[in-house]
Amino acid sequence: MRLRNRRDRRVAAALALGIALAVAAPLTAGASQPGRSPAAADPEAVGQYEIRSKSAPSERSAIAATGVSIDEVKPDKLVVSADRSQARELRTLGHELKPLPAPSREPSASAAKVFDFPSADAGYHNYAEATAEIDRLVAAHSAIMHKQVIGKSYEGRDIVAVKVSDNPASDEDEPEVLLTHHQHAREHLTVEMALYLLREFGDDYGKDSRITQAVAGREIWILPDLNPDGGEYDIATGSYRMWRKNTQPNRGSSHRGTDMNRNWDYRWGCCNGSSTSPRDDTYRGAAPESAPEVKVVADFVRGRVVDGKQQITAGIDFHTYSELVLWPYGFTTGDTAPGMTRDDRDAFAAVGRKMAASNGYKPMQSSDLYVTDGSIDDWLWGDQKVFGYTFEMYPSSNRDGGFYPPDEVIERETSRNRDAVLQLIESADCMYRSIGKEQQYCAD
Ligand code: 0X9
Ligand code: CA
Ligand code: CA
Ligand code: CA
Ligand code: ZN
Repeated sequence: MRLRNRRDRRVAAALALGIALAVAAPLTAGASQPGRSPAAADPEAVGQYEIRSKSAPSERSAIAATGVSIDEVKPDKLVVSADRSQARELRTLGHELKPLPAPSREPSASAAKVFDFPSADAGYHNYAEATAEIDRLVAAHSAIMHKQVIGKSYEGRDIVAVKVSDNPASDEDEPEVLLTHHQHAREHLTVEMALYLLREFGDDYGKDSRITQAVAGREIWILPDLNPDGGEYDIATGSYRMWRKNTQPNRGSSHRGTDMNRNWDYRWGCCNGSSTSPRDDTYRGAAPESAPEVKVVADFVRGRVVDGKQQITAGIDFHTYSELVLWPYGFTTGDTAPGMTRDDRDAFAAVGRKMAASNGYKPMQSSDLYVTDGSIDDWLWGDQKVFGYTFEMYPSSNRDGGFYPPDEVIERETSRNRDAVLQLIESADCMYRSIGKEQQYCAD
């Protein structure tokens, strides 16, 4: 309590300075200091810190419970994103924090050119570029792709679902697969993952037998950008802001944004796996689905219930970074829990491990990292009985760019997941085949 109060005062005191900084923002962006932590300039800005110690899941959950995001878990170190007062709070808790260098890139070419990646990362697609690329691909492959605007973000940008299947305009009786991307603003590589998959399905349909079968026998929903506002905000100055949340204002607070991956309506806020404070990176929002983007996607998923049966059987929610394949639950450290039987868990683990064997990621239950509540994968399973995985993409470590790996790695690191995605699609008719229980669970 005392910490919070002290911090509140500090934050209030910093506010006047914050306004001055905001006015000077274009200048600051132009004169960015490569290698310097952004937290050094602006007390509200988030930077990464390394904590050198072996940690148990319970200690990591305690750190996560302070409202910082945990970005990296290694045998003898952690990396967290924190603003300056959060860093102080962690130090008060006895942790030794070493600031890590911020991503250093020359800002995008002209100061007038906003909402774009630094020129060195021009290979990434901003929202307008991604939209144009999606429209181009859907038009070029209209026999197997159908685009639908399923709703709007807080700031009014389109949230899009592309259906990839033969006869895409009709709802056929085929297992459906859900691929969601970019809940977290700074995780831009996940949008590239969606664009890669669309390109791959489009180019290889009718040429590659696996792709052809996947498209013919499944209905694949690709949602390339769940958080377009956050993504644009993260690149709006031409330098990276380390933004995670959406950009929705919070009542009674000057801090914007909800952590969308703490806002889903299953055991929301149950278990100390999210923050009640709007200033925190893991703020869970005022209520489940209070983030309009989460509501849009949850409504879309609920809309896939046909004749009382959820058509979507499996999915992947793409994040960065750490190179992990995660399965639920995140809200509890138990392998099994209400609604998660031993067989469910074993099927999750079997398919998860197989996907991880193909992309070289590490497979585990998500709470082995740290406890989270209100995450999409918990909701997909707990509420909809969808086998929902979380992939944490490249890199494995902050040394290779953390949330901002250079655009040179996009092709390699998206194609790296080709086989894993196809495996999930191929397993989607009966996830229990992976544990030899097809007869028991999937016989018609
Ligand atoms: O904390 C998250 O939301 C995800 N990690 S990230 O670094 N991309 O923010 C992990 C979510 C894993 N899923 C659950 N814990 N349920
Ligand atoms: Ca480059
Ligand atoms: Ca079809
Ligand atoms: Ca269908
Ligand atoms: Zn994420």
